Amino acid sequence: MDQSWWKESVVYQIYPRSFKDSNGDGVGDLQGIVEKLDYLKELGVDIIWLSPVYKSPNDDNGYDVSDYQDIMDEFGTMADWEHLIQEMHDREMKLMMDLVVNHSSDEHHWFLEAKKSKDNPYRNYYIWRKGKDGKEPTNWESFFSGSAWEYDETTDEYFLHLFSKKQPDLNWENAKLRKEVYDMMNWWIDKGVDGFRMDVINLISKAGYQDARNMEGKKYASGAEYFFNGPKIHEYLQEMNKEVLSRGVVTVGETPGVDVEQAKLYTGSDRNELNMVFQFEHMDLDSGPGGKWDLRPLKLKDLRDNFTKWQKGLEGEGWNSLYLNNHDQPRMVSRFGNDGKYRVESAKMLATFLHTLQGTPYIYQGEEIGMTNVKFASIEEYKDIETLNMYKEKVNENNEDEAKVMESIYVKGRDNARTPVQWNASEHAGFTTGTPWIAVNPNYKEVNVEQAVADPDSIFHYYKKLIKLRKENEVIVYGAYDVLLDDHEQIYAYTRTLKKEKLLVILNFTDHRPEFKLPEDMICRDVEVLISNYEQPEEPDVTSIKLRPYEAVVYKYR
Ligand code: TEU
Ligand code: CA
Repeated sequence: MDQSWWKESVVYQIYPRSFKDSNGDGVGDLQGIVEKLDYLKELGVDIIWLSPVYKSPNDDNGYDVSDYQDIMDEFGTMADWEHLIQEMHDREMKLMMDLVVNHSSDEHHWFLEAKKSKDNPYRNYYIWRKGKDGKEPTNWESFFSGSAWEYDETTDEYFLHLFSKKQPDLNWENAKLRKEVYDMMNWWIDKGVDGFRMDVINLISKAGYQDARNMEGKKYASGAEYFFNGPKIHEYLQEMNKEVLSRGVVTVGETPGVDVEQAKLYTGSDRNELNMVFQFEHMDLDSGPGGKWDLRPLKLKDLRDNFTKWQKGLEGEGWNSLYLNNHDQPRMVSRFGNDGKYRVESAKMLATFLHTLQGTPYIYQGEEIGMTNVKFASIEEYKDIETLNMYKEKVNENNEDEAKVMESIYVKGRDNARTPVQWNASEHAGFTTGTPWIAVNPNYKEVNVEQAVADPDSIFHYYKKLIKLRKENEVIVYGAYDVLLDDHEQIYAYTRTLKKEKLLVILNFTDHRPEFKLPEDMICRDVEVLISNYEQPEEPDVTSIKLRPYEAVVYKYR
């Protein structure tokens, strides 16, 4: 297994809009991040993934870029950004920027030019097609509801937007566009950037523009078969690697719809493409056939089978990213743990899970203090375009039951992850002295950084210990994973092995008290507890353990 610094790193994701506001306008900003770098240094993280900070009209909170080489007004200036990266580097932290190049904003000057006329030099930076029988060119549905095509009167053609209509897809068939992207990436690396998280990077190669199969007979259907992992995706990424990435930056591709075999093609060390990818299979285990808003209870067996598939699948060729939440997903303690009576125990159990698997762990802002989902009283308090478009389509247009739709927003809405980070128990949780752009979670008086840093038994200090253990035990980074009890409905257990170093990880994913029984053929000598979310006996007996609610324990043994 080739050793690499990014395999031994822990990444912390900042969604700047909700992280820390320094000037009282209610929106997080770059100076606010500078104020909190010592906090992140104490946590022990190595790389900071910064969600987009480029100029943007914020139709999709920065994932709609109108100038790739300038800073969003609300977040500050380029001088603020240069100050931020300097402060990060002074603390030996690396900066991973969010690269959003499947699409731009419709306010980018490329698009403002392109839509002027069919023969404009920038026309083919985007994807234009004539309508068909007075309708959109294909029946594809946008990820944000409705058609993936928007009609442009001036030139009597439609342009493609897989996301919002203010996020026109870029045309990667166009070598000039690709060169503009590579030049921009090199410009950021020249300014000191250490890596890129690549937004929906496996959508950039489209396989054609025909109608998608429409099983449910809805007005629009998913065109994924035409744009997930398209025919030229590896050609483009190998070109990007040659032109830019080979300079030695760390990369993670966001690749919805990728499976293990495809992930090997993106991350194999001999592929000269990316270091790792975010796969989404475990993010759909609690979705029904109708997609993310179609709620389905999660089964531990499905979670274990999926993680085992990915741990074994990428062993020796490729590398896993390890996450259970981010700015697009609900809070992990609410989704996979227990955000009520056992919030602290279950948050620590889930952290133990993510930080003892093989791969690079990603911590999403607020996860390290066990921030939870939120339930706003009315749809008016929600801000996310994905949620608002879905509500409009389901409730306003299709008269679906509002209470059912709100329930799906409470469970799966992206705003769950976007309420301001809770710094202390003062007004607006110390996030802003103004009015926050989105309401703070009402539980901020109990759940906040100040309380967590002061409490040695907090989730924060537990994360600190886990990150430190990863630095001290190569087996955590490079050890082989082997699952145990692979049909238990409450306990998830596995071992990690690297030469003589062995770990036994036991996780109770429930508030029940199941008994862990060591497999008959397993002998564990010189057992010592590495970390746990409960007090453990001096002389642990791992042959049979009555577990406590959400108990997590990691043993070192020979
Ligand atoms: O997300 C792409 C993506 O897959 C998400 O739309 C995800 O499937 C969905 O949000 C789950 O509910 C990336 C960014 O992370 C997201 O914030 C952007 O909205 C999107 O691309 C468009 O840039
Ligand atoms: Ca601000």
